[in-house]
Amino acid sequence: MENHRTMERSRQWMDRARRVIPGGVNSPVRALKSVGGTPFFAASGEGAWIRDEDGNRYLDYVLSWGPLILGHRHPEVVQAVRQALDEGVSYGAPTAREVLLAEAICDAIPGMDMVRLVSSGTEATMSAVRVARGFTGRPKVVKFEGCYHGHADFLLVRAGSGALTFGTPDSAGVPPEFAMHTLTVPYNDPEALERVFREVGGEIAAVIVEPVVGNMGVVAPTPRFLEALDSVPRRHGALLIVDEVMTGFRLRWGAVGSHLGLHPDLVTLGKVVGGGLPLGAYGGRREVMEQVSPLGAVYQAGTLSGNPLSVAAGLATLEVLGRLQPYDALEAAGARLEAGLREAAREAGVPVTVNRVGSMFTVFFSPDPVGNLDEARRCDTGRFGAWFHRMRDRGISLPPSQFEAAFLSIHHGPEEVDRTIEAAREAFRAV
Ligand code: KE4
Repeated sequence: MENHRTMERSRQWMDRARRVIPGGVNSPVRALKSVGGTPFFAASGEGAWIRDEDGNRYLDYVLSWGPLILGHRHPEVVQAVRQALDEGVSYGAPTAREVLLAEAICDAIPGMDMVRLVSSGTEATMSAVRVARGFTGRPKVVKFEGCYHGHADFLLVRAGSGALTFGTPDSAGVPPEFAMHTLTVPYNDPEALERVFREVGGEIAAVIVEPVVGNMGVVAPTPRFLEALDSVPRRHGALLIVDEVMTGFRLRWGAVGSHLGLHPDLVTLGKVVGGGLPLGAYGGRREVMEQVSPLGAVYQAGTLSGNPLSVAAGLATLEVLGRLQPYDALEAAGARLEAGLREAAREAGVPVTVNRVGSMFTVFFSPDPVGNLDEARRCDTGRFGAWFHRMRDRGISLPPSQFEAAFLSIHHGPEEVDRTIEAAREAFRAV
């Protein structure tokens, strides 16, 4: 496997970056804090590959944290953005393209009557919760430990001392009062969800959930948890918000929540629907979405919402996905990689659990199953970090944290997967 000549230019860029950007990065996870070392500075991408400022090439399993299901610079996406660019960059007026993307999203997702385009997943989830609070007139929201829904104040909250106590801010700068209406309970724990509704159900506006979690590492929902998600909030007059920012159009065409038997009142989207450009969306039942300004009383706005370049990238991405329907191929590539990684770890005598759903996976450095945040936290994060670097030395770029999802694109075929397994065989032996 190719080891890397140097990371000198990335180190130089990081020294300069640290002087003018907090931590040298524009999103914390990119700084490699949990695995140590220096991040490579990306220079270009092509298909499954990303190249850094020193000319090193890596098979990319970060893929911009999920958006690039079609790989880097898919020609139809590039062409669509170029064409939009030839017409204009931004208007602040409605455009036909936004209607086409809204129609495509509503057609693809059951129960999605109306959708509002925004510029990030955070905006989508923040707005969806506000709409749920406006629609129900209730203050509280329930989220799950290990799920991440962006950085809105009231979503940066971890469980209080007891599940029913007010949430505790998970970030400095969030006043306790901003967290007090957020209740956090364990994922995959139907009884905990039942309990919180038994106690304060009349005050809960919504439950927000990742239908397949990516943000504690990949964790799939249990059938009993899904059944509780679909019944308990509704029984108490609360809405179900399914956060598909990571899973939307990645695990299947449209949303995975409805495929898993959920009937969300609101769905949030991001990442893939923007094709790698800034775009998020939230939508759902007409009765709920009619609360949104200027139609209703729930205010939400955005200078660059529906930006023509982002919308062009999103439209092209959905058009290619709709035509290719690559989900069986992604499942096959994911299964091949999962089997190879398990075998490589077993051969090296390294205890791991590989959680995978479709083209999202995580190698947990734990011998035990991982079905919630407590179990994920038992992982040997130090050994994960060492493995991360051994893999990067061999030209494989993985998410730099044990608690993140890795992604495949349509360009991660048998050759790329086998190359990754070979690198893993060597890397597992070295940690
Ligand atoms: P953004 O605001 O980052 O576009 O989306 C927030 C968000 C909302 N919901 C889910 C399920 C998400 O996964 C995310 C963002 N995911 C992270 C990856 N763990 C983005 C990477 C980063 O923060 O740099």
